[in-house]
Amino acid sequence: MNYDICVLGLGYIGLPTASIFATKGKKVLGVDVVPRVVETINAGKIHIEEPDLDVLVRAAVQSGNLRADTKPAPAATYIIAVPTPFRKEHQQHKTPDLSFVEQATRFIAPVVPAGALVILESTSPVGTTEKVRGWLLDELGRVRKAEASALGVSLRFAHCPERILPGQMLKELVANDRIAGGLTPEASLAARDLYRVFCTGEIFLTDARTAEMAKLTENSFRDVNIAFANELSLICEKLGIDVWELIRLANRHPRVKILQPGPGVGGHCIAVDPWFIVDAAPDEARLIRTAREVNDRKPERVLAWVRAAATRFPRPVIACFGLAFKADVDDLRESPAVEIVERLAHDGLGEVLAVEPHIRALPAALAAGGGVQLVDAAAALARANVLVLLVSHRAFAGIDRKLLAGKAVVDTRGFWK
Ligand code: SAJ
Repeated sequence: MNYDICVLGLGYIGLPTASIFATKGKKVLGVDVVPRVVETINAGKIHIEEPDLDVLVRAAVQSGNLRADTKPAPAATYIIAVPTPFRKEHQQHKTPDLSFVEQATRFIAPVVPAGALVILESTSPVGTTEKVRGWLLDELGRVRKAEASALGVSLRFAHCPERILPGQMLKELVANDRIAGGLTPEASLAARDLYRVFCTGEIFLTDARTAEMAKLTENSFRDVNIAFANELSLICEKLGIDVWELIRLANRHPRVKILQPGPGVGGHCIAVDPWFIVDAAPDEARLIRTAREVNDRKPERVLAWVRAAATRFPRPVIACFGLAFKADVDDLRESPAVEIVERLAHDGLGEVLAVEPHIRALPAALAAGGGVQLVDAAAALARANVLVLLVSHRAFAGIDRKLLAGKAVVDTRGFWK
């Protein structure tokens, strides 16, 4: 069977996108290199947590329009939604790792039909869509020599970055405005027509490089603004001012909207994407780099607060509330909370407990490696003398403040105030 759409990468972006197209009547093949992910989806189930995603995926699979596989097949459109992290071996320079995009692109060469539209959704450095075309033409030249040049000319390429907020993905997937940035105007139009199928927001046409930069700009804007809040929290600590009260008051100005300080910035987007701009324009991107550094250093400050609190007790038992990178999600990727708990365990100051209602087991680095115990909130409150609020999960809002009495509380989000 020929598909309307083949989505490469069935993670936080690929899976909801594939599913929503399928529920709108498109024949969709979802491709993931992990067989367990493919089996789970074909059984109508999900391997990630996101409100209502299970219902959407089940509906998509039951309709017969969504099927998952480990290999791509011929399709009118390919959507690449694979991770674009920075290179682990170059943590100092934070250079982007496009190997997953390259693999996914080369993967479709044996099956891509003439005239196909290839859309890059993964957040990518400026110039990546041009690279996608280069990789695909190169691979066609190797695996389909005779037809490669005619086929290559017929293909269309566009960058259409995702903008959905974890925790509100399904709502934002449909309602957010989008950008369709083609390598040619015709590719932009084709991409716009495709997303029209489910997107009720406006879809703006531009070129691929502007679309790539727009996505990086959006996340850098947020990173810089969070860094401002985090920097204020350090200044206020020094000056003996309650930063939460300060921000609440400053935000009553009609043109001031300061974000909230926290234990640092996590997730696979905001802590990563600004580096793609810094890497591309290191001399110019000074504010963007500094914001990254301010946010990356915040966990160090939180650790200092917890260490100071622990010295109040001869046998400290430290309970950390939340491991996820932000409230009400199960995603631990690039989470400052995980970093803080790991380093506390490594300190050996005392027993370390973690409360994370969104996961069933701790990551190995914390459990086996660090001796951290995953407990529920009641057990943590009963056993610990130092409480560290790292994530403002709704589940922690109702905790009876009387149970905090007599304990040292490090509230990194101003959540228990
Ligand atoms: N954070 C704070 N203080 C705040 C707001 C956030 O410390 O006032 C922290 C969070 O706790 C978290 C991090 O920042 O650790 C990022 O959280 P977030 O909710 O700001 O953003 P993400 O990473 O979940 O999603 C972002 C969104 N981008 C923007 O809002 C510009 C989303 O729209 C993008 O689609 C997503 O990145 C992405 O995939 O790029």
